[in-house]
Amino acid sequence: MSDSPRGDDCIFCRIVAGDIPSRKVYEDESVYAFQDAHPKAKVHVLVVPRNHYANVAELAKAEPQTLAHIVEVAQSIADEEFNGAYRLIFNSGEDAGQSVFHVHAHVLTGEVLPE
Ligand code: IU
Repeated sequence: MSDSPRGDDCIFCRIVAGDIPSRKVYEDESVYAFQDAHPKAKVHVLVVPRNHYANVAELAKAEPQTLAHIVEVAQSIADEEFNGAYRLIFNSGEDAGQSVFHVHAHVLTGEVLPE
């Protein structure tokens, strides 16, 4: 795991722990998925690993199976909410737009997305 703030200092650790309310979409032993508070598409879900890693590269190194599982969960959400099409985004680094340093996949679906 990384040196980025975790536990009580990480908002997504607190959401995963249930200390901060969220609109849960799905959970299992390795991931937690919830509706983004500021949706950028008709369906905008964040899928996060339960364990804390700062970014997708750290997750890929430590838990490649969880990264693969996040893709499966994204597909399931898109199958359920739309026609199976979705956009999967990991912002990595502040200059790429990452604002929460607990890795999260943005799953955008539910409608035809602009290019
Ligand atoms: P980013 O890739 O780190 O910029 O994405 C952070 C996302 O987390 C962003 O879309 C926020 O709307 C979202 N979010 C949230 O859903 N709930 C929160 O309490 C916080 C951020 I802080």
